[in-house]
Amino acid sequence: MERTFVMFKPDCLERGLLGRVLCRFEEKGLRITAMKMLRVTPELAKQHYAEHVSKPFYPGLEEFITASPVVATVMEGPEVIRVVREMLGATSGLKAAAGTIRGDYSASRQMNLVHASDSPESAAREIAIYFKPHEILSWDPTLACWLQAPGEV
Ligand code: FUP
Repeated sequence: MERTFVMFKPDCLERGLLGRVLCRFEEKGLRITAMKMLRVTPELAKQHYAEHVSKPFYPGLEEFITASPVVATVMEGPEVIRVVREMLGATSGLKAAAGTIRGDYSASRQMNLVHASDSPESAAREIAIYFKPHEILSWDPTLACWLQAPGEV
């Protein structure tokens, strides 16, 4: 089982798409193990997007990500980091393939609805920014035996 950090961005909440987008992860059979609603502060934004802080697009990105609440989650599943990134599609909604979340609901590079970790290292870093260990609840859904065969995970 792998963990990833998935955050529903302000445009997702403002557009009333939270339930619809979250539903796609549930339907895929991913396990939600932590969830909280919060407002990203400028300080938190700089921590989250540390690799982008010096880039020209960062001021606009910070303004966007702090503009309305977000919902931060941890999801678990086999190969979940890759699986979620593929479900999101390319960074820009204009380039993301139809059938992906961004391809279906976004027409923007900045307002692309959902963030997800891109590697095990970034997953560990991002989960630690948003959650304390006791806020992550590993659990075994009753239906787990119908989502993967024994020995697959
Ligand atoms: P992703 O890994 O898909 O979230 O994309 P990146 O790490 O490349 O970018 C982080 C965020 O910066 C993305 F959500 C989109 C935003 N961004 C811009 O707003 N403008 C740019 O030119 C590049 C990225």
